[in-house]
Amino acid sequence: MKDVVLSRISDHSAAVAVIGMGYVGLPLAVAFAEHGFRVVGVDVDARKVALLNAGESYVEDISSTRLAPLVAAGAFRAIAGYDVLSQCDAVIICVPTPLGKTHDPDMRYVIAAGKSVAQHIHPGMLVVLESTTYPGTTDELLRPLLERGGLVAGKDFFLAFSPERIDPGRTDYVVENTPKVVGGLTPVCCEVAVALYSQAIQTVVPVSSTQTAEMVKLLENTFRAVNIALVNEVAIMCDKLGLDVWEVIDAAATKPYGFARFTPGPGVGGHCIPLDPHYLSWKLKTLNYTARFIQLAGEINSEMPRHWVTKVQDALNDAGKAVKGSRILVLGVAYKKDVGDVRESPALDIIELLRGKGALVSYHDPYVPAISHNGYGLVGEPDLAQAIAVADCVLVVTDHSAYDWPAIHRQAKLLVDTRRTSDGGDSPQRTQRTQRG
Ligand code: SAJ
Repeated sequence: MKDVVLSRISDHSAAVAVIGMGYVGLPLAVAFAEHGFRVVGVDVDARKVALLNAGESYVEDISSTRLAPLVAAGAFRAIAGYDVLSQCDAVIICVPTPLGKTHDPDMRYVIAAGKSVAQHIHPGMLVVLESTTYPGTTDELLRPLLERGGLVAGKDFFLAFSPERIDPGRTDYVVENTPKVVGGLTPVCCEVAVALYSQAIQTVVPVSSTQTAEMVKLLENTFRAVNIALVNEVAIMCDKLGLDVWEVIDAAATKPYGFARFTPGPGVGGHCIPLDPHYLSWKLKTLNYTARFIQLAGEINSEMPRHWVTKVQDALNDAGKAVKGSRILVLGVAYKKDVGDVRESPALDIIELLRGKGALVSYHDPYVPAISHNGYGLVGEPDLAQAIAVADCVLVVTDHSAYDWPAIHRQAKLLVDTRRTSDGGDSPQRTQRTQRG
């Protein structure tokens, strides 16, 4: 059975299905299609399926000009049902794994996908889970779903986990040139999964188990969350010490080894960093262990919006104004620069806190036309200069490259900067600091 599937992989006759046509699944599907495989993209959203089959991409990393030829050539097609899986040799699951309100993993999409695959699983099929999740998911949750029909994982079909490392908008590292970690339920499962990914991805890194592969991803993003929290706390300490945290970081970053540069900010947004570490702490809680770094990082990072609202309050106070009734312009609401994603963005918390204090809050963000959060909605200011002119205080939250920062600093009556835009924006390689104005 293994030799059959390996030969179908090596001669590209294997049919590959990717479940979940999002920012992870579509680039992966396109990569396999561009490397000679017939790929079917499965998604429950019929609108997405129709767009994809019309050669139209809604995922920023995949242009329609790149997708359309693959559709025309029959190398890629999308479908809203699961029946097609019966003819597939490999099925890769890329569905969301959100967190519930109490930071518990919400596995409904993985469970639904697992049940659907189970209805069409056949001997020799390779099933891979890519969704970020707690260690043990593939073996403890997905495997029993797939074995319901009587086939045995590792014996009748192959099962593996491989974490996604897609960073939307990044162009230097894409699917093909980002090393891919793969962990199999058994060594043979790993061998088959490595063989498949090696067809489309330059470097494939086998590890000893699915749990190891699941843990690798969580370490990667917990590493970021904890280091961002550290540098946020250093920013608070420097503030109390009357030091310029940016100068401290720039100088520390001249150390050519043993230091990783992170920058302070308004808090941590996005759908990875604020959430992924809680998958790990949730799992460890079931084992009666408290992941203290993750807990502390979450506390510090989620405290940053309140820290910055206090800075605005102090700045207005020094100008003899109360927050209540003051017009505050938030510059940038996306969770990080040069993207339009507002998921978990600290800007939303900051706006809510300021509104709670009676401020008249508006925002401008070239990537985000409108926002709605916890029952309020705001439309972005159309005219930046006009918005700055009428603002009692400008609060920089997202340091989009598109902004003319020196002009903004000149024009604002009062400006509070959660990033570093005073000298044209944060450029990590800068070591010589222009004297702050
Ligand atoms: N942030 C800081 N200071 C930093 C870095 C980030 O405040 O030094 C903030 C950002 O403003 C943002 C949040 O943290 O609000 C997350 O930023 P991020 O740079 O980690 O970006 P993400 O959320 O897009 O993370 C993704 C992740 N990719 C995957 O999970 C596959 C992460 O693993 C990548 O390392 C990261 O992109 C990246 O390096 O861009």
